[in-house]
Amino acid sequence: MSELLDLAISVAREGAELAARRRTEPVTIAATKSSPVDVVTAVDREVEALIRARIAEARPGDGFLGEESYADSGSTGLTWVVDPIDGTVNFLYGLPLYAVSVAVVEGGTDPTSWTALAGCVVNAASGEVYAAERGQGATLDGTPISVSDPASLSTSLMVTGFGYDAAVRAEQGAAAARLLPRIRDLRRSGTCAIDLCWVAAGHADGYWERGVHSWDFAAGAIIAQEAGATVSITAAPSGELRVIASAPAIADDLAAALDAAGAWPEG
Ligand code: LIP
Repeated sequence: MSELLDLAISVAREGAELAARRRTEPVTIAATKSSPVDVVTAVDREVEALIRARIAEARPGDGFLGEESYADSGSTGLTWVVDPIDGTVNFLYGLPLYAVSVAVVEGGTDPTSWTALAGCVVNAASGEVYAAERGQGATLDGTPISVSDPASLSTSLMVTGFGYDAAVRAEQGAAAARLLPRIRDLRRSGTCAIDLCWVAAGHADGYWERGVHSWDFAAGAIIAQEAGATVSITAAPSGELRVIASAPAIADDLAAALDAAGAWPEG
């Protein structure tokens, strides 16, 4: 295991242990962001501060891009992309699906052009550790994982997510409704990082979402890719990020079905 993957796993696990410990205490909303339902808790901030400090201590020249603190470009060409709690609303409500997501990338912080080198997603509620390193495959708790091989899109289980803006959610819901008759079924976990890991482990056949942030998917995307998924990360003319990850067997049909369902209003 490389130093980068080892550090990603170590800090993600420590952050997840802190989040799980704090979940046994009262959790309060520290602030709202893009809308009244886009919340951040004091624990989000505490976990990110811990991870940021550990990475700075181990690799002082690397850059940092986190959901809850300032961006730092660093001097080494490597950037750590961190979501301290992905699935914050689940964490707030005590639903056991919230993850610490830690990735390290090179080549800047544009997810449509960076190269992900390593990533780790820890489901803080269950302790499951998903990890991957570029070219080395993906694992769940140290055991290799790989994507599913569904017979068709119509027998595929899909996962997706919805944004914090009501108008965008209306569009997303309408697109999901149009896709629903064309797939086996749909799940919505509330965390992009775990959605992508579920695709990597074959627990879902595909995932799509628009409007996610790079820290939501940075680690999950390399884990899915190293597990054999076809992964697409694109940006709309507005800059809105779109992510699709699926078993290769359905990738083309899924892309066409998403287009037909109006999943990407800006085209
Ligand atoms: C979440 C994403 C999820 C999306 C949620 C939310 P957060 O990130 O991981 O895919 O559907 O609306 O954006 O806000 O919990 O870090």
